[in-house]
Amino acid sequence: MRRVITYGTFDLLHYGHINLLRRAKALGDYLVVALSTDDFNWNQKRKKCYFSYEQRKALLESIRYVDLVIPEENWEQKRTDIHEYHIDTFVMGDDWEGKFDFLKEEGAEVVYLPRTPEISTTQIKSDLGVVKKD
Ligand code: C2G
Repeated sequence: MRRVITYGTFDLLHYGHINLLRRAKALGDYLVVALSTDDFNWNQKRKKCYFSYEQRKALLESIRYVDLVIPEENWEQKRTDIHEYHIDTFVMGDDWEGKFDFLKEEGAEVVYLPRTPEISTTQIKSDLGVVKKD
């Protein structure tokens, strides 16, 4: 049983995320998604999510490629997650190319997959002309 893990915010879930999750699952038999918590997003990633952690978690859990969703609470947990969840392969989109190669020291294969071009949550918000509610 090859176990794969990936990390992210997955807010305003879109087909770029689904493409990533589908390819990540294809690298093994079991996919763990470490989902950034609201605190981590706001305090560390400076991302204001539209959907709460619980809402984003429910969306991810409904995806056929996803087997388990766990919280991502900080940047440092990846090393321990590899061991705690018996991970064989760590996967991220290639906007993170090279940033997590240190996880090879924990015995995990590290894979960066090409991002789906032209779609992003930021793009969606700008296309929709999202303005701050008064
Ligand atoms: N992604 C993609 N194509 C897109 C948009 C996103 O392949 N058009 C991928 C990203 O590369 C990432 C995953 O989908 O691997 C989740 O994207 P985000 O929610 O933006 O994740 P990010 O904020 O980069 O968080 O510790 C790692 C961080 O939590 C990653």
